[in-house]
Amino acid sequence: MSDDAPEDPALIGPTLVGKIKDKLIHSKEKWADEGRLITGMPDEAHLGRLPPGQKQVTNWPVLDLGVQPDVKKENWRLQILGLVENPLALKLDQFFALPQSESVSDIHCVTAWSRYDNHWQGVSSRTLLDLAKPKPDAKHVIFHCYDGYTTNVKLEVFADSDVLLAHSWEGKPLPREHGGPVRVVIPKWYFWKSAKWVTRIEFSANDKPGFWEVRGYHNEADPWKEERYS
Ligand SMILES: Nc1nc2c(c(=O)[nH]1)N[C@H]1C(S)=C(S)[C@@H](COP(=O)(O)O)O[C@H]1N2
Ligand SMILES: [Mo]
Repeated sequence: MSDDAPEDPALIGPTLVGKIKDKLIHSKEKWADEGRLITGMPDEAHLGRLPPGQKQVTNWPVLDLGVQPDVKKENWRLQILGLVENPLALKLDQFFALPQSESVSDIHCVTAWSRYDNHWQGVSSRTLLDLAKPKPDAKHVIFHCYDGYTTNVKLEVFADSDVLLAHSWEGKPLPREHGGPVRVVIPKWYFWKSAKWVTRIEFSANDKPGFWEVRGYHNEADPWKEERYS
């Protein structure tokens, strides 16, 4: 017995029932919010992190068109052209002399693998935008790569704070098979928008759907909306 004032037993029952119900509803809401009953993933830290239809991997698959350009360091160029005030043609040492940025992000490939916690180092898109200064009518960005691959994003997607032109992954130079010496990383989009072996960044008033975009892939690529196919 507690020291509290005695309660009317007629009121205790309904109050208790009400409390139990609230707790259950709250727990179930929390599980739904975390996606616990859907994903069934054991590690609580990963709840709500895997976009629909994706499977987590710990390796890093290589996807390309079948050719992996071997760009000699002295021959590498990054051109920024099209609708910009200051077109640029950077050599590799000039690129490395730019302010450096880091980011950590998850990769989501449209072929349904996701790889968590990738540590990238490189030059942020914002640094390049500050240098090149897109003109007001520039609305689209098209990446051109040494293997002939192209892909396109809207200017505001390229200008997001987590977008990098990466030269390093996990503290080491980006290997050739993953797009070294320099690739684009657009973490919020499916990975086909992250152009490997990038050599030209074109600013355009018109959209120019890229290699996969003209082959049935979505023009945007938001993994949370499953924007896989057009
Ligand atoms: N230049 C170039 N960039 C590319 C590709 C490509 O074939 N060529 N493939 C795209 C696709 S479909 C994916 S999933 C990722 C794969 O990058 P990874 O091989 O480093 O995993 O690169 C993207 N960028
Ligand atoms: Mo892909």
